[in-house]
Amino acid sequence: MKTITRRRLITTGLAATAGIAGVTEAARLAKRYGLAPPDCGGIYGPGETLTYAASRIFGAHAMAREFPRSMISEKPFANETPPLSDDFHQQQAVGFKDWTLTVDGLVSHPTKFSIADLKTLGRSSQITEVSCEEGWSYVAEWIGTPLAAVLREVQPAPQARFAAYFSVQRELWGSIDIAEATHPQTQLTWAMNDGDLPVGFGGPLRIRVPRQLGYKSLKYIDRITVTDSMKRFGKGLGSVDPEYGYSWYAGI
Ligand SMILES: Nc1nc2c(c(=O)[nH]1)N[C@H]1C(S)=C(S)[C@@H](COP(=O)(O)O)O[C@H]1N2
Ligand SMILES: [Mo]
Repeated sequence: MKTITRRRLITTGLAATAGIAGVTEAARLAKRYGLAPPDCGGIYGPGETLTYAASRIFGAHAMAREFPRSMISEKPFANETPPLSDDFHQQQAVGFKDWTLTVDGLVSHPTKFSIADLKTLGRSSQITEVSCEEGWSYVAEWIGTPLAAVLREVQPAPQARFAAYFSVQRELWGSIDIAEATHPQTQLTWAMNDGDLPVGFGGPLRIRVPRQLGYKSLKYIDRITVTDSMKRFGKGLGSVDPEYGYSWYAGI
């Protein structure tokens, strides 16, 4: 009952304030309820805050669209990625058997997982679409371990708000809030369609965040850090994307 009351208070408050005093005041109210995205300080800040706050209030449990097997794209398009390092290619040569995912930060049990470890924690599969902000998209079956299952292992602290994730392409990193991180469709993906995840599509390990645009689905993941604030990461905007004019929250 309590949450319904609070939710009603926030939503009616947001709607009323947006009408009367404009988006800025509504964004201020959203912030007070802890519903401000990390990039809320920029020029699009108030708009970003409202979009994100509304998604969290109305759509926290919404599911990304899943497709029938017949809709899997015959020629999925792998985005061009910056070149991978010699170290990466050495790991590739031995079938990525030494690849590790470190999960640390505000957790009771920081852990380094091999891909074999992840496979023992759980398996989910989804036929969902990757939608690039540039306008192309494709549908594939993604198979992996739900991020929620990994978080259950490491036990985030109660004050955890974000899961930050890092690619071996060090200039690329991002984050999602804990609601997204524990959403059943958010996945650490190690297989695609009929086989292992190809390197072009992020193998050996990528994150799939199917409720958001493709740029949130980072490839070549080797670290996840649970945190209460994104201020200490990079320029403090939650990911690299806002530095290039793309919003941190990229809900579809
Ligand atoms: N490490 C890494 N991850 C990345 C990218 C990248 O260049 N490097 N591109 C992103 C973008 S913009 C999109 S649209 C998707 C595309 O996924 P795909 O290459 O599997 O089609 O990956 C995202 N993840
Ligand atoms: Mo993209």
